[in-house]
Amino acid sequence: MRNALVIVDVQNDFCEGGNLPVTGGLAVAAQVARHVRQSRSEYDLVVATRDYHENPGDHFAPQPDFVESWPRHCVVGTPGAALCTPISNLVDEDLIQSVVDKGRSTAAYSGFEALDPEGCPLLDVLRDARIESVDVCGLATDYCVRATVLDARKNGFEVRVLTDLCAAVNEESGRRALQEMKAAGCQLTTDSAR
Ligand code: VGL
Repeated sequence: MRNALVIVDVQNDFCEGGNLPVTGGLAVAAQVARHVRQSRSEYDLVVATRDYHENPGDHFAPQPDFVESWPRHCVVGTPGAALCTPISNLVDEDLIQSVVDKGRSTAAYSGFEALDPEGCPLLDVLRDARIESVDVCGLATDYCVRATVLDARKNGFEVRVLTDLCAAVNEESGRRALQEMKAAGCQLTTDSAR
């Protein structure tokens, strides 16, 4: 079975020091990069998604509720929108073959809303590579990882969630999201247990 790794939104703004930091984000960036280097022979394709906002309406709010509205983050052209250095190094070394962007003018939690530089949606990128199963990791467990994983299941992919290569905005909603992914037929596993 052809297998892809989808790395969700491992960007500076979602890490410690960024505009919408997720606790453990920097550690996830380093561990995901190590995983890609160690497991490169297992993947036929490695894709990274980016949250990439210009004017996403009420996704940004001056007084965000951190559920449906957020501080400004991942604004196109700012350092916060860039992939974390350990991840951008993988792009430079061609260990990540595709970067897909979402959310220019709307909220977009799922990587399946993202397009590659040629305007090709993630689903087509995966289908063109004849991918049947995906491993998913990144930020944040309870938002963009959750949405990406559930859409991957809806589109018929087998899904493994690498839970130790994810971090949540909120611990409790992170736990709930993992249960939801499991109920949707995903395998929850750790990088070390695979
Ligand atoms: C995300 C909150 C707002 C994410 C994106 O990448 O999980 N979370 N926008």
